[in-house]
Amino acid sequence: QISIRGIPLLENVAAVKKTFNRHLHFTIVKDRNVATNRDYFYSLAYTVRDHLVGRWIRTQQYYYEKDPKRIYYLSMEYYMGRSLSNTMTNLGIESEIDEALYELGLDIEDLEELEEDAGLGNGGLGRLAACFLDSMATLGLASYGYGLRYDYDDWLRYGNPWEIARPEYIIPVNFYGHVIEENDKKRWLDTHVIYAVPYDSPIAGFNNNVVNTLRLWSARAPGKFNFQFFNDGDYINSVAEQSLAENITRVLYPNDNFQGGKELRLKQEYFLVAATLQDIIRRFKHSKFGAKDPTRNDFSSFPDKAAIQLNDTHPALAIPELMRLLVDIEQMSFDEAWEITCRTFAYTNHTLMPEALERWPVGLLEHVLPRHLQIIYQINYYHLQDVKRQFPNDSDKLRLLSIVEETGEKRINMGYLSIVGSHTVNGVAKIHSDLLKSQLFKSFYEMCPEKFQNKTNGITPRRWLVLSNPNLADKITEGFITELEELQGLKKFLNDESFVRDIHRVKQENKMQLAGIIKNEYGIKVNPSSMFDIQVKRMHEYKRQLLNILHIITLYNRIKNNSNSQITPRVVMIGGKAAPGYKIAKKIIKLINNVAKVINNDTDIGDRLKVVFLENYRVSLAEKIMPACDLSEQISLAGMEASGTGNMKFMLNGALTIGTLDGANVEMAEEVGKENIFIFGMTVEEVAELREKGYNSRKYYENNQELKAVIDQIQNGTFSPEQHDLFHDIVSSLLDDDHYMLLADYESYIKTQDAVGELFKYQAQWTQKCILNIASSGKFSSDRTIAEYARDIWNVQPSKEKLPA
Ligand code: DL6
Repeated sequence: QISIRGIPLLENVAAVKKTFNRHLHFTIVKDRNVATNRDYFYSLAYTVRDHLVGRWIRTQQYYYEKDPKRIYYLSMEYYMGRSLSNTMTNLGIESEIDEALYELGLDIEDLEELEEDAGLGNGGLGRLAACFLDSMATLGLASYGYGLRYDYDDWLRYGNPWEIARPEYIIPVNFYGHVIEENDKKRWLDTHVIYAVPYDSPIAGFNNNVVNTLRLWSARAPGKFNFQFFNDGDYINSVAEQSLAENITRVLYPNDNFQGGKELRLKQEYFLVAATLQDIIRRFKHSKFGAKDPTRNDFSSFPDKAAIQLNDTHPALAIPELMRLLVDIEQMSFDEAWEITCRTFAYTNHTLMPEALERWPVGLLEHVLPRHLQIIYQINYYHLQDVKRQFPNDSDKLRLLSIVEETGEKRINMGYLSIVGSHTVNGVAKIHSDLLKSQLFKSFYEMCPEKFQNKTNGITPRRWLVLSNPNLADKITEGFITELEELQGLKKFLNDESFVRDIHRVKQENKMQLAGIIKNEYGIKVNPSSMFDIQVKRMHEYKRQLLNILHIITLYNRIKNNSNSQITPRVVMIGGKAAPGYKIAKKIIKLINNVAKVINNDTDIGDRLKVVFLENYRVSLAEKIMPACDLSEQISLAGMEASGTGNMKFMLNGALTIGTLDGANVEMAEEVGKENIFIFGMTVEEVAELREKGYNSRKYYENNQELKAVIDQIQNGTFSPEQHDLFHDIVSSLLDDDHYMLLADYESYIKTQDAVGELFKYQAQWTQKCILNIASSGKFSSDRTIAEYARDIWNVQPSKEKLPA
């Protein structure tokens, strides 16, 4: 079978070698006697970038000429990972590049490993934004990602070969100050100005020569430094002030599903929004539109030319900011401006977790953004007028629907502001969108049901199959790369023994590769014929990594209690970062490591059970993990995980899933059939019923001997011999305050795990189910998701047209 990469053309190979050597010489300024692998990586990256440049410029010219409706995706996070192999895949040049490097005596995989991940995200929300950029370009949408260029992390240490700084498009952003009224007009005065410098990165579509832009803003202090301080002889202070201003884009807040409420974070959010909207308006005014006037000043067509998607509420200040620009700067009436604003914005909600919902204190907003607070009050005033008209004499409704929360410290509810200022609100999986309507945003749904939609998340098959699992991709026909539903065709081969064997072999090879990484990185030797049972995601109590540990210890005890136990050998891997301030999550990591130490060094256990904590989990590591997994753990308490996207990556790569009826697991079960996925635990309704009844986790502890033994071991220091009380807080979280109901789901989880272990003994049957999962994963392509956003929210048409190369 010919690889989906195709056969390299000799003249192209020669051209690549020439360009590569030219970059080593002229750009890196080295020869092969002194060049390091990192120098080769950069020469290669610049060589690949050369292939992007013409396409990038032509795509932008094309948009300028055609003036299509632009799609703006605003997000505080873009979890991009590496760009080199992704760009080669999407441009279809990997086979030439592979061959050229081979002829130069270099190993492309070694070079790829030198690229730092662009890790400008925490978890699912940021990675979703990255998958969406890929799909928007692949569907030929005139789209732009806007975000912040956080520069604290090491990722920029050796320079970023993909980004282009555009200091000529620098934009001022104002903070603080006060508002005065003059001739009936509001003026925001005496502000602190910080400049936003754009850095552009190319986003290549797959095989269509489209190259879109991700524009990230970096903060620059105005002027070199404060001359007053300088003249006063206080040089240090003048430099310090500059560096403080630039702190705005220093760090990504490391929280997932949690908002800390810090002033710096508020400033970051506004910085993104203010710079982006000025840019969008500049583009709107200057795009070619057939008329003679050099600029377009009539904003009535703005919503037909720009759609702005808010990735959660983090960029929600864009709503009052657009209002400010239209009313204060463009001199429009409030009503006119409001109509344009509501027709422009759409809002995606990504969580129901109360601690993640942004509610900014009014006092803080007044201090940092006084004019915006006024505008928000005004928006709320008109909104509450609508509420009164729709629900006369219902003061409860006024309280429930107010953007301004009056109980306790006065706060602005950013979710409510986003709903009111948008024409569409969507959740990210069916069950989540339903819960938005019945719980979190119930009153808003009753007021304007037509606004609410569902858009089930997806992942890009380019990165998550073609690039990360080339051997599996090679076993499948090519059409799936842009039409993932074509994978359904694999069902025909379910009884084709040689195909089943091939798929099994690919998995085995991928597992061997991961085993090699585990040996190198963690010094743990694992047997690749064991079941690879994997849970990778952010550490969070609701995701229930602790339930996984309870299972691991249960297996351990079973082997210890019966040395002849015919248990299916497993390597259980858990990976994911915890936010630095999230104490209990860090304690859970400690527990995983300690349990691993005990089990991995117990000679009674041998290869029957190994436990590995995967450190520094990130996009580039995920690319190696997904293809090598047998069992994917998606075990959040029902109703807590909005969608999940790791679940989809595992499914596409031929893992079976053990999971609850939560997030997109529900739709995965629908697609593949209940008999081909291991569903366990309570449903959302059962969770609510149990809570209503009064949940007492101790009852489960008392009534289940295996569970009791496990918890007692954690309590008595079996896994912390040097400090017996180390895990008492974890035990207490289970017995005294089991908010995520681990103990209620334990028994069902263990029984289902037993069934998983049993099936794994029959490799052919197991692999058939894997094939059914791959074949049924087509729905979870982000191309499908984006096509739905385009049709139902943005009102634009995807295009299959190929631009000239
Ligand atoms: O929609 C992307 C992703 C979902 O797949 C996860 O289920 C969900 O937890 C995550 N949500 C957040 C919310 N953060 N805030 N705010 O990260 O979104």
